[in-house]
Amino acid sequence: MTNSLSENFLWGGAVAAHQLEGAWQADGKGVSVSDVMTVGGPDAERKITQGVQPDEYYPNHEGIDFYHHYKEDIAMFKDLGLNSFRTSIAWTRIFPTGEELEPNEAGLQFYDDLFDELIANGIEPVITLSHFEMPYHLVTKYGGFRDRRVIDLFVKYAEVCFNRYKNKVHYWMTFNEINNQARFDNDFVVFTNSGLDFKPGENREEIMYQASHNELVASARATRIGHAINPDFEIGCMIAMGPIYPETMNPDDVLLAQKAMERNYFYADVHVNGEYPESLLKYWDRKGFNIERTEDDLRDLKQGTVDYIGFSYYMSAAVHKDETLSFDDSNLMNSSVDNTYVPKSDWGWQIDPRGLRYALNWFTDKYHIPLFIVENGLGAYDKVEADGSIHDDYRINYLRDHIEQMKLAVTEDGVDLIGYTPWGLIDLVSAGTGEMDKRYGVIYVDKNNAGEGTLTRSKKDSFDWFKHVIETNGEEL
Ligand code: BGP
Repeated sequence: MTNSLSENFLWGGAVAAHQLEGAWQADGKGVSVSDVMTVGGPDAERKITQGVQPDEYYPNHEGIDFYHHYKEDIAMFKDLGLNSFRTSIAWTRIFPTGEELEPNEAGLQFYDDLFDELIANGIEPVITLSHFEMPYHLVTKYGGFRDRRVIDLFVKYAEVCFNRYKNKVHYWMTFNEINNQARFDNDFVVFTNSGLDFKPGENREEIMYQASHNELVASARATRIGHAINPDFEIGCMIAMGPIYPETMNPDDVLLAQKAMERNYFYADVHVNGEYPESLLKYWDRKGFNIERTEDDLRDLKQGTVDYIGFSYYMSAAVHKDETLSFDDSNLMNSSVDNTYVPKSDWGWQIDPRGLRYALNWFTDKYHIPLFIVENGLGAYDKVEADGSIHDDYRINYLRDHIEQMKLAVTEDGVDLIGYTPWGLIDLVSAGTGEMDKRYGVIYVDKNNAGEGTLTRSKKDSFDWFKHVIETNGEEL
């Protein structure tokens, strides 16, 4: 057992194409689902519009214009000392509608240039193929992943990327937070995850499971093909992890928490073991769900298992069993109660660093494969002082407390951890709200919720702090 992180530990930052690139129509890019989402606000969720409406504000259209600023940004990442950087490829830059016969060369070239710039600066790209987006055309024509024809369209897109970047990218992930859609009551998460736009009266839960299955098959086929293209590729899944605790020691609470974990994390079982857990199949039977699974699908799931689990960790949750909530309740995923032992962020996200150690141990005990923390961070309001400085000690505290727990999981518990890429290291558009003011960055970007600002980048206090953490490979926090 080592007493410190490995020498080649990946210290990075994580972002997603649609939240920072902007340039939504540049060089042949098509409209993606993220391009039709308006800004929300503290009291309102983001709205999904039917196509792009001239009088609406779509924050993703400009993002922080990373498309045109990436060289300057990568220079700051180098100064910070990053040796890795997680971003995604926008599917719509490569296949604008998702159905073209040939990929869009200008889109492919953009990522060639971006990856070259990262590599030239000693930064390894870590790439997600679909981070909360797909061509909007696939939503209007097929209803997103509810239609299995979308499987082949994704696999073709993945294959093009694997071939093109096979000598530049080593770490891949297929779908970002694929399990988020388990909360199918939330229009926004199912739309961003799998392009689902429900019609009144539909059985949302059953459709969500079908879309999830189709996406899992798409992921497995892509993974199998990726390994054939370059056997050195390490291809992972990406799971949104928030451990679900029982509110009390009442066995009913304990069992409810276990059931909620099962229903939220079966996606990892399929990715890692190549098959559905028995408990989920039995749940589908009890509910009378008929989820189409062909022989080929089941074979592909078996053959396309992942090399590591990438996951995001922001918070934990807790559940409480009462007479209104059965173990089979469709709404289990939305039944979280307050955990009074931990504080909350301004957006109500429970801040629980020890939950990260718990999550690392839970994944390790269950799956025994390497892990990669590909998102973690605190969304907060920042105040720019008269001299331009930003004193974000709350962010430093959050990151320090989580890194401490991460280190304990590695050094004391023996977790095999590839790296740590905190979310939104440079401020970007919030996925959940569409706002700029929910900031995660150690790099500040001058832009507000209404889209005003110079887009100038500057360092927050957390920049120098994180730089020192990386320099000492996490020894000095
Ligand atoms: C994860 C997503 C990211 C991201 C982050 C923070 O769920 O993978 O895309 O944005 O959460 O969420 P938010 O932006 O809503 O604060």
